[in-house]
Amino acid sequence: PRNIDSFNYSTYHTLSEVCTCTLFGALATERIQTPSLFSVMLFIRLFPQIENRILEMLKITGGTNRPAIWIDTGIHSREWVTQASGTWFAKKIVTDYGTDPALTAILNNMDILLEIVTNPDGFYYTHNSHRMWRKTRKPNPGSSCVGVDLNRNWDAGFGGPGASSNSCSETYRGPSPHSESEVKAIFDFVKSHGNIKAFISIHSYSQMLLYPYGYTTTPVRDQAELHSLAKKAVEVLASLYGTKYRYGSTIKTIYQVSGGSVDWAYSQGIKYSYTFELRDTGFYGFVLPANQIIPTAKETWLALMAIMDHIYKN
Ligand code: ING
Ligand code: ZN
Repeated sequence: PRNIDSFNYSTYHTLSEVCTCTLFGALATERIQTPSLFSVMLFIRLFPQIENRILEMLKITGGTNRPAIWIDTGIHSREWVTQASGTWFAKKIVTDYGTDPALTAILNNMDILLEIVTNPDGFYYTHNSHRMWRKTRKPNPGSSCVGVDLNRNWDAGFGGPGASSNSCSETYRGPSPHSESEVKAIFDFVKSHGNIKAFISIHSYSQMLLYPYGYTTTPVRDQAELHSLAKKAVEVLASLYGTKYRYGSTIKTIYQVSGGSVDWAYSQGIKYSYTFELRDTGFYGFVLPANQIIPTAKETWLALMAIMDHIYKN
């Protein structure tokens, strides 16, 4: 199995290389054998995909029955800096626990759940056929067009403006809410977990930090708190390299989106529901040069830490 220290975080990797089973497998075994160390990594195999690729979630836990922070990357397969950053976050968490007091305090109170390759079939396709593929790869019955936009398939304004009913569209919402196995797996997991405090979905590109709603201009009940926490998070993000983020509700800051995951998460009572749009603002777009992976991951981590720190103290 690959070692997390020898893994090259400053280049883009294929699905089998990112696979947390190979990347963190040895570490998981090690940790389980020495339970005095904090972390047990579990690979929850959700259920098989159409092309039989599994969904994996990395659970970083300091105990049982903890509240948890959900982080997903790569729900849109072409947004490669997100999966790459997710891998870097996992390594950062493992190396900083016990040395960084802020992260140690967070993990002593909460678990971190990380789904790095949230759209594995799409990710495989971006490496092997079509770099700019966004959706899943499941054939749509009665159509020659393939795939569903996994960030339009959630039960939050589903069917309204901000998504498409056309299976050939890049923002095709699918036949019904949670119709896609990648979405249903997260839906079931979040529902059964019952104690998720934050739901953070990471995309690229645009340099934005967004909170609900995407499907309506009606402000969320927690708008003031979500807004001021977003401000704090983008300030700390900018402190590293000066990267400027805009922030606000999805519909007012980027565009109208129906069926988005964070709107659904918020409707489930998960107050701290945020979407990140990582670098850049369009010069390279989805094809961000690999030498920006680590800087992007590092600055984003500061923002994530600010959010997690706020949550465990509130
Ligand atoms: N952007 C998101 C998209 O799904 C978004 C924008 C933000 C959607 C917040 C929902 C909630 O279109 C990208 N780059 O995919
Ligand atoms: Zn996206």
